[in-house]
Amino acid sequence: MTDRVVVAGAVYSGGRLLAARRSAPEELAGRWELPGGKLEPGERPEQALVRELREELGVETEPVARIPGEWPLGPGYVLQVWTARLLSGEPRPLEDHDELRWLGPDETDAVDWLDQDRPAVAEAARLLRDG
Ligand code: 523
Repeated sequence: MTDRVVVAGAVYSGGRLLAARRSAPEELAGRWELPGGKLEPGERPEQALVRELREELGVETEPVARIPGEWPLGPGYVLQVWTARLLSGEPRPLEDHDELRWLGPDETDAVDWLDQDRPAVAEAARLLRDG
């Protein structure tokens, strides 16, 4: 069986990266992630990302580029990450998160990221730094 995809967005605006603190489940609550979620049947990853960011944060975004790599999650799931430009709206923690922060490229170590998000965060910070 191929693994199912969880897609996450390295959402950026004004040279900063968006970090979201999970409020659930208990074992992940308080850790920070690149927001996103599971693909629904028939969805392409970019569509799922746009939908998840709309539902969770109330914003419109445009996926820009896949961050190379794929990171194992629990059994049967892998994490894929896209950079995503913020098109409209100010992100609000509508679902699944209890705090949001915008981080400059040299501030990304300021929050306790989920382990599996760290490689993509490092690459997103590098892309922001290099413009
Ligand atoms: N991750 C993860 N990093 C990351 C995301 C968006 C998700 O490690 N950046 C993990 C956390 C969960 C699983 O992927 O174990 C599913 O993410 P979740 O709960 O955000 O996906 P949803 O919102 O689609 O989940 P359901 O509410 O269960 O549909």
